[in-house]
Amino acid sequence: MTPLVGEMSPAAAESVYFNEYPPPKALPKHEALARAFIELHVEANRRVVLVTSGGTTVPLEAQTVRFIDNFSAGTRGATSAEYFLEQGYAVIFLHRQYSLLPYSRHYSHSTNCFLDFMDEAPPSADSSNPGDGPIMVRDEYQDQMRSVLRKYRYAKQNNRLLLLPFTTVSEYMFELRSLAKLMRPLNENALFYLAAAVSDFFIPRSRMAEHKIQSSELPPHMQGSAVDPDEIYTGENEEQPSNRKKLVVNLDPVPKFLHQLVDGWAPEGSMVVSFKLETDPSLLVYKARTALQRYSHHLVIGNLLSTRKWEVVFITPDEPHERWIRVPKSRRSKSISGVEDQVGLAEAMKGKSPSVEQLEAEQAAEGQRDGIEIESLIIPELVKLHMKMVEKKKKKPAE
Ligand code: 9Z3
Repeated sequence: MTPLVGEMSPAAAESVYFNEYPPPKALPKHEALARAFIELHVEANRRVVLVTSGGTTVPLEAQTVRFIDNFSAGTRGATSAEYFLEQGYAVIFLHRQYSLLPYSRHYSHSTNCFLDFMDEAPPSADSSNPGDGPIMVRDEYQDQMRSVLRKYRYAKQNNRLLLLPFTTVSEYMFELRSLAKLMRPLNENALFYLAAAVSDFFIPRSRMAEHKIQSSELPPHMQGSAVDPDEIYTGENEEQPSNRKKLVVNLDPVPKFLHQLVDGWAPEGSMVVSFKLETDPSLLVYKARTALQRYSHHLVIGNLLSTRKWEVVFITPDEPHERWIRVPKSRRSKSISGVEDQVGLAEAMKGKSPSVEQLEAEQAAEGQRDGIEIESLIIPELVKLHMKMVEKKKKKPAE
């Protein structure tokens, strides 16, 4: 019997997975762009971070009409990319197509629609169109927009930001593998920041329907390899069998490629940071620690769905092993989906109270009311850890 992908060695699982799917059509173009981008920054001895961002889709049909998706809008990735750029990194931004992008995120989507920032100025007498004035940014947004625009233009003009889109989980995997290998000449100057919400499950190409899955019976002469509905086990108690068709989706686990990334694809000496997302506060630290032990990389950033905008935990192999980073209370911006009462819960469940560092940060923030983004705290801390690794490597180049 052929072993399941989950039971194979990482290398075997890799070849089975990548042989199932054709590479994304855009891959050769993305590789060419990435190669040139990386070369440029290798020459400048600049640190380069690969930020992954947004959710992945899991198609149910090869000619895809329906797919499974997840909640991620790419806020973490897009925001983090801006702070990495501010810290002097060049950024490869591997993102879910149409998710939030660095800089434009301030003016996209329905909450921050760019049209709300604009106005028509009164027509001037010497205009070529006497009835129409120019379009302007409203007075109250001038400063903020100027600052975003300057940073955006700086990144663009200096070739600091490369945007590469993906949609499905398999496209994401192909892109990640190629980019990691292309980044090899960067050695310890390479950083991986895996913030994308990657599906844990998928339908292998061999079991995937080619055409749109039908919701009603086709006449017999039009049926392909239709399955007898009596043979479908739904796992539910059906006291009153209904005649309505159910769709039962059978998903396989996506192989855990973090192992391959750390041990094979990524450059020697590079730093790999993964995220762990949970909803149950009692599981977060345990699961993040287990991931770090399993893949032997450098940092797992744990976050809860309900508090992810205000707190994260850094789980590291070295002291202090577990470190919470929180936006001080007075500086938390509101979030529709967030639950502020749950901030601190995951840490308290382990019998811990907030650290001295945290209490000091709360005190320092007292009286300040402007909201801050947690990524403005995460990235500088992470950069310190990366710098330490880079310095260590420079002292012991042979290792
Ligand atoms: C994260 O945990 C990210 O922080 C979020 C960001 C997806 C929560 P938003 O896009 O959300 O700002 O709305 N990303 C990683 C999630 C993930 O799939 N991790 C895997 C896991 O938890 C490990 S690679 O098993």
